[in-house]
Amino acid sequence: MSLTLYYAPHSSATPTHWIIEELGVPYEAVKMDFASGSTRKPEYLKINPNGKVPCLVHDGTSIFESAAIAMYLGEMFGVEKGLYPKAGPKRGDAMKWIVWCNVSLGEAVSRYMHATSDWVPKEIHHEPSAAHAKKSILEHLAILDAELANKPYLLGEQFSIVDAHLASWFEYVSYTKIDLAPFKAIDAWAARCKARPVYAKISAG
Ligand SMILES: N[C@@H](CCC(=O)N[C@@H](CS)C(=O)NCC(=O)O)C(=O)O
Repeated sequence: MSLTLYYAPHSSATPTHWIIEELGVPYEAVKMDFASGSTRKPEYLKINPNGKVPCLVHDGTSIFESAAIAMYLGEMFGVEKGLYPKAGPKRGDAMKWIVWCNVSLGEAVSRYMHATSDWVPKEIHHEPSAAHAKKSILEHLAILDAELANKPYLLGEQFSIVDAHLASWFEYVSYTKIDLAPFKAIDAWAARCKARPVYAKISAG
């Protein structure tokens, strides 16, 4: 079997990096460097035409989008390790949170960052859009906080790769500098997830 992960530290590839390390499957890690344009080189665009990370290549098939990769890795390797539910309703529960994270919470965070961040040219910044996005972020965080209020992990008593995916994304939410103090259940859950040895390993890059 050949499994290759194209990643960059502290990027959208971090959830994937966290998940693949939790799974403990042998893989090759290829570190990409945005500054040198390595994601835009023709040889990489053949693997991922989006020119972004993460990208996973499994036995010659390339898979992009972190949510798709999380579900794929879970299905392929996570069930036997007790880190992803087998096919059935609990699997649906897992998929719902992974997709929600990217397309609902993540969409609001991206909108907010585009309207405010130093990474984005100032002429694109837009205060009303930022306020609108912030409201949406807070609404989504309230949903996640309520979900985590009475259980240690998203799927129940056990840590799963769903937690790795969302806890990693939650770091991105913290870049907004929005006050996250009201979300006590999220805070306690994120601390539990980040106490895992894999988190320290991937944070080192
Ligand atoms: N929706 C994609 C987002 C991927 C993405 O935007 N990756 C960024 C890093 S956070 C990237 O590779 N940027 C490099 C570039 O645009 O050159 C996912 O979740 O995988």
